Amino acid sequence: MFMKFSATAALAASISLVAFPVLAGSNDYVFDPVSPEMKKGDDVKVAVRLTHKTTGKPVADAVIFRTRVDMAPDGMAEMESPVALLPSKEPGVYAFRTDLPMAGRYQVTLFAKVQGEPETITGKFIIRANK
Ligand SMILES: [Cu+2]
Repeated sequence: MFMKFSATAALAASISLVAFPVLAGSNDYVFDPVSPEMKKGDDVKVAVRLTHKTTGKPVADAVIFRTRVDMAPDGMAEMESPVALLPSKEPGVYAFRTDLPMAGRYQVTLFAKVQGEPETITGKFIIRANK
């Protein structure tokens, strides 16, 4: 009798774990670079599109509050570039200016707040700078 009870309790516990998708927020959104390749240089403009995966719609009301651009994909994580956000000209497209001083791959990490979404949305993608 006791054994049967504890098995049921364990089952109930595992069901309740599944019922709380803690990381749902970030998984519902995707950041994509508008152009994944560009010419290397200073003051390069990078544009990213934020899409709500479930609806496929652009997310126009996001606030990007933290950014990081570095060369981690090419083993230079310490090579971090400054980032200056630019005004958004198209709904769901966010732009910033940064330096891509050498040819290679750069990782862009973005942290955003989206209206109605309590969790911070994080996105990572890679862009390539060419000579
Ligand atoms: Cu580098």
